[in-house]
Amino acid sequence: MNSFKPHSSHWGAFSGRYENGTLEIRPHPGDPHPSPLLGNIPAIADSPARVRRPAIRRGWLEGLPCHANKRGADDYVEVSWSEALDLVANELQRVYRDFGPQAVFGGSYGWSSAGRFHHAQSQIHRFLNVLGGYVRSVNTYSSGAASVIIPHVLGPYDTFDRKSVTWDAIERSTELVVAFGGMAIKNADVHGGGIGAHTVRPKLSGASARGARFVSVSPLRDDFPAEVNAEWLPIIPGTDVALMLGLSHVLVTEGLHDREFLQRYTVGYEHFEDYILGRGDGLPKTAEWAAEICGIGVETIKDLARTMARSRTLVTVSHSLQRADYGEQPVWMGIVLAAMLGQIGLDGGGYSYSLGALGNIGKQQLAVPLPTLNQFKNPVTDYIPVARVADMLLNPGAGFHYNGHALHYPDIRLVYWAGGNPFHHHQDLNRLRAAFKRPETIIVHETAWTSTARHADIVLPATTTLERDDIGAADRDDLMIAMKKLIEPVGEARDDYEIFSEIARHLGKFDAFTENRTSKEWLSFLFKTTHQALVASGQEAPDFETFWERGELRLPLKPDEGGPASAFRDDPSGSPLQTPSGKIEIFSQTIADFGYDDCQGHPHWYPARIEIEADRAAYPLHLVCNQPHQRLHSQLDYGEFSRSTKIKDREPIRINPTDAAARSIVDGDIVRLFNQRGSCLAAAVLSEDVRRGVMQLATGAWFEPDDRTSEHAMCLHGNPNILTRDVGTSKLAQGCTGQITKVEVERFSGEILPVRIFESMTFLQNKNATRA
Ligand SMILES: Nc1nc2c(c(=O)[nH]1)N[C@H]1C(S)=C(S)[C@@H](COP(=O)(O)OP(=O)(O)OC[C@H]3O[C@@H](n4cnc5c(=O)[nH]c(N)nc54)[C@H](O)[C@@H]3O)O[C@H]1N2
Ligand SMILES: Nc1nc2c(c(=O)[nH]1)N[C@H]1C(S)=C(S)[C@@H](COP(=O)(O)OP(=O)(O)OC[C@H]3O[C@@H](n4cnc5c(=O)[nH]c(N)nc54)[C@H](O)[C@@H]3O)O[C@H]1N2
Ligand SMILES: [Mo]
Repeated sequence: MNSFKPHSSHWGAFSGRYENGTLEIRPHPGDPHPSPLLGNIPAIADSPARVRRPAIRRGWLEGLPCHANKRGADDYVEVSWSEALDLVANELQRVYRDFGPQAVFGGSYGWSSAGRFHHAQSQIHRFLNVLGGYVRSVNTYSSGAASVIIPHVLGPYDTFDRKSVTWDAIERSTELVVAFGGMAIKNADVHGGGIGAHTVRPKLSGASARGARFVSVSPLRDDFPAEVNAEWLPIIPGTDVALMLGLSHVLVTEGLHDREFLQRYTVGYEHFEDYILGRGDGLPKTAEWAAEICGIGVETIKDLARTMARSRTLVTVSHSLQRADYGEQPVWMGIVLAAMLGQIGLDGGGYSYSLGALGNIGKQQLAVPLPTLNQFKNPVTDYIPVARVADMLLNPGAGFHYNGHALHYPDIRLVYWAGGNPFHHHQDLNRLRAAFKRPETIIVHETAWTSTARHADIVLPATTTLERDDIGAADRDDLMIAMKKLIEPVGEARDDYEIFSEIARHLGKFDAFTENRTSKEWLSFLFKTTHQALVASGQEAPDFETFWERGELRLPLKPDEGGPASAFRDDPSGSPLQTPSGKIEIFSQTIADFGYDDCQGHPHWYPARIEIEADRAAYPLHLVCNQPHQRLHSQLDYGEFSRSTKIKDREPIRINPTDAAARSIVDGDIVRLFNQRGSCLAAAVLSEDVRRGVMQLATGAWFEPDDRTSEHAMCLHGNPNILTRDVGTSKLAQGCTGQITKVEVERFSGEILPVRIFESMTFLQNKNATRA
């Protein structure tokens, strides 16, 4: 009998055993709240959705002039590995020779899988750097706006902000948490690289049991776990800045703001106060003004401001708020609001960005470094903000603004993706389909026939973590896991490392890419980083073989010293912030000098662009496109748990009963959502947990067009990105704005075509695998 072997995933450590064709999964015994997402894993072993052999798109093989037009609607031919590797190597050679590395887009955004060595992003970037470099992308879909604004006004994104308030401090000291965007417990199920123990829930309960109050500002009632009895302020999506301004107006006019704090620790408050009081624009940002915009009552706003001023208050702002038009503003305004309360740097008070969005945020930091694969240096200077990918492919040479720079889009000939799913993550998928027709060649490594794989020219079957050994470890997680191979590779799948090694061999770069190490040798080599740090700090330091045999290792954590916020509070000149002024920038001269109209010198209220479009009446409902509770993004949408939540094979959409009644929609109906960009089907779930005028459709249902040749295809499955707008947050950050859009919904009366995207692909037979 096989024994259970340790393994790990972005949603938690577990052990697994494969026997008689079945994969059995057990959560790690040390995890108090294992994630239900573990239920998606067993399907990996035998799903028909897996890519089993290398496959080439017919039109690309035939090499006709307009071959790319059929991308997304073409047939595929399966080929042998040696044929596929030849084709890839020759094509890379051609493009690098004729156009140089600045014609290769290797941004390849995506979460890939847990595992420090086989991490697909690290592998592809290292590989492309060995070949001479590539056009990269900067920032993330997660925090595109926040990661640019925070460094201007508070200090480096990762060093100051997320590390300043811990769950321990909240449990100990916080009296009131005002959470803009809530803290949906489902989100804390995951963390990039893994989670040894899911602790957010007990921490929230602990704080609540001590008497902490939670206010959830969100269009959805369930953006907090029920047990903490959060007070729900059902805000109109996209209007948090107005609410925050209303709160600050109450603070100023009632003298509740902390003048001493503002004086000592911030710059530019006076400009902002002028704006609040309407001295320049004649428009005071009163509670009444705010209430009108955000849909929260005047008295509620006034009471909340007063309670915030007299309590130990923590202001949190979720990622979701900044994944929207002018997404920089709520992040910045949240900081300003917290500064006005004067509690930044106090235990359990102040400001925290994105607390609760990932399982390890708010935990203590590790005291030792983690194994990391060297990606080498990229000599190419061209880059794009990550969510501008369709703009780049559609408009080579066009200019754009980003964070004070005037840049131009490169002319991309070849796109190489491994470990991400742009047909999941990008906005306006019909536009992305058009963009994906532009390059000469698209190469994708995938574990499954996702919609991205179905838009590629060359699809190479990649293993999942289950099919290989790796080291599992993550930021702020004290459990390092010996991730042991649980099953043999499915079909002819190969590890990304092996695929890149073989292509490198064809191109004479094998030694440079592999440094002549096997995968197993890499694991023990990479482990040394952590091992040496353990030795140096006098901790127990098993060698790699001992770690591998034991299956896991507990890593030491740093003590909770209050973080940089409290150091700054204690000594603002000795521990200044890394901003131009060394203080919190309520007014940023740097940003003001950029001269942008959509992100100015201090936080502003700008009505969202989706609201002032001409079609407001035609598309009256807000659609919240948030993270799914039943999977990580699009990963393992074919898994049992994710599929158990579908209704008639469609993604569920939550609709307020009043909005549903007005449209004669009842529970379980298949509905069609539409706007000027596209449409999709979904299954109606009537729920009082969504605010009136708002619907909620999670991301991640694999995009399946009803007509692969149409430019206006409808998604049969329920992918909201067919509806979202592909526009940057502002000239400052150019972040993704996929979280909210405007739509109309109706009962679908047409023929309901089946969802077939998880079924086996069929391939053309007897096609010659040499390129014409
Ligand atoms: N409308 C809207 N859109 C959004 C969001 C939103 O809120 N609203 N959220 C955005 C956010 S925050 C994010 S982070 C993105 C997420 O977008 P992605 O990170 O692109 O989504 P994933 O589904 O995690 O894609 C990972 C892909 O990698 C593949 N993969 C996994 N392991 C391996 C491996 O070892 N090798 C290879 N070659 N492939 C592997 C998986 O099969 C999967 O297809 O989506 C964004 N999109
Ligand atoms: N289970 C699971 N967990 C995940 C992920 C996943 O795919 N699955 N993805 C992970 C990733 S990559 C990231 S970046 C984080 C994302 O973390 P977030 O972006 O914070 O997560 P979301 O679930 O997209 O959004 C949280 C909530 O914000 C609320 N919201 C939306 N718009 C508004 C608004 O305008 N105002 C207010 N006040 N509230 C609004 C919605 O009700 C939504 O449920 O989640 C991570 N956690
Ligand atoms: Mo994300």
